[in-house]
Amino acid sequence: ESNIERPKGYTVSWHSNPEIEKHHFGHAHPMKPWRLTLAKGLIMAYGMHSAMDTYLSRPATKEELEDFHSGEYLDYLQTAVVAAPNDDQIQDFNLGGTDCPIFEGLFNYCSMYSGASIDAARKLCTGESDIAINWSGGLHHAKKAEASGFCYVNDIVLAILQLLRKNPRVLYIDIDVHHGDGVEEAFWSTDRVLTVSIHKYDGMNFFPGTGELERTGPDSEENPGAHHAINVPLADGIDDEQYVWLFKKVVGMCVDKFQPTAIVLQCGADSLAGDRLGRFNVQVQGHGACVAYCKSLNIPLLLVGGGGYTPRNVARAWAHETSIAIGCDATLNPIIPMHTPYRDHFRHDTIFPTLAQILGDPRPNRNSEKKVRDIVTSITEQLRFVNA
Ligand code: V1S
Ligand code: CA
Ligand code: ZN
Repeated sequence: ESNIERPKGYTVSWHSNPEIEKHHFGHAHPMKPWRLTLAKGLIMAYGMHSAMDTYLSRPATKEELEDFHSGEYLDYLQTAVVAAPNDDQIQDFNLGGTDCPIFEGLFNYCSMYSGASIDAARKLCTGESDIAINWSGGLHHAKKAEASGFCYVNDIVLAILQLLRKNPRVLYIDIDVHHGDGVEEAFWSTDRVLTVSIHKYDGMNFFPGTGELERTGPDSEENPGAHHAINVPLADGIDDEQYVWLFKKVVGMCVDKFQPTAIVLQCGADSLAGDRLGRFNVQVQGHGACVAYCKSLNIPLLLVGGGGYTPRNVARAWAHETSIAIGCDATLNPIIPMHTPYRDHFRHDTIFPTLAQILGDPRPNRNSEKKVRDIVTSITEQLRFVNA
């Protein structure tokens, strides 16, 4: 109903384009760009848009995409058609399979979500924004010349490259349930980006199969990237208490040692309880507490989306996290406003659907207190080699 006031003393920008939401990966595919429509509906029903600078994002240019990706790969992405022949390139680039299908408007989709992340990063560089948000981005698996895990273009890498133009050190944090392998690999050999991913790890039994605690960077001490990759591998069912404790502990130590001048937080919502692909038991409150902690550091912050396969839970989390960014705190009406478009999607077992109550049966927590403490000990040791 009522619009929310702009935060005092800082600026939040929201970068989006409804064109992105209209793309379809295919009926059986878990990635639904339409979840962004649901999130936007919630954000606007709460009146949060009036508290932010809102930008209609534009497609990234081929030149901008070439900052990370190879020209041959981008050419192929651009010309790939739905009924592509079984040529060699489609194999090389990992396109056209079940995970990364070729669908109508694929290149437009990729350039649009990337344009939004690049614009958001530039607003942080100029100081026009203190927190910049692109919920359509966060596609952390894409490689220089290879699609992977529903990701074709790595908008996060492109955004960090923009930030590195003005920032000596960027901290990347990834709370998606999957390992942020594409971002880690892109900055493997530099000490200007510290990457931190928290994820489920079970060897090859969970995608993408990497992200063990011992994976800390290049083996050679001569390589500046040594020790600059941090991995937090977890088992099924971690709850808010453990997750938030671990997040604050690890991120707090990273900020102390590395002194980042910008932070990118990938807010993949598949770490929430009840996710179709995820395995954790994190609630909207716990997921949001990670965003609140990053905000409290008062360092320019880029928030991007990522995974998230139970659409109404994704919408809840990202609407809640938008409210944290603009500082309209918990007084935000917990009952989803009557006039929310698609409000019926949020109606399950209550007559008053709320923002925080997500769907999904609790999963038993397979993470012992000792395991979590041992992870912190190991990362404390690793960070002795990291400095500003
Ligand atoms: N887990 C999982 C999963 N499910 C699917 C899938 C299911 C149905 C479809 F119609 C299409 C795909 N693929 C996977 C994973 C990829 C997960 C990607 C997560 C992305 C992110 O959230 O981190 C960021 C946006 N793929 C695999 O496990 C690979 C396979 C090994 C098994 C599944 N088949 C379909 C492909 C090969
Ligand atoms: Ca992760
Ligand atoms: Zn994921």
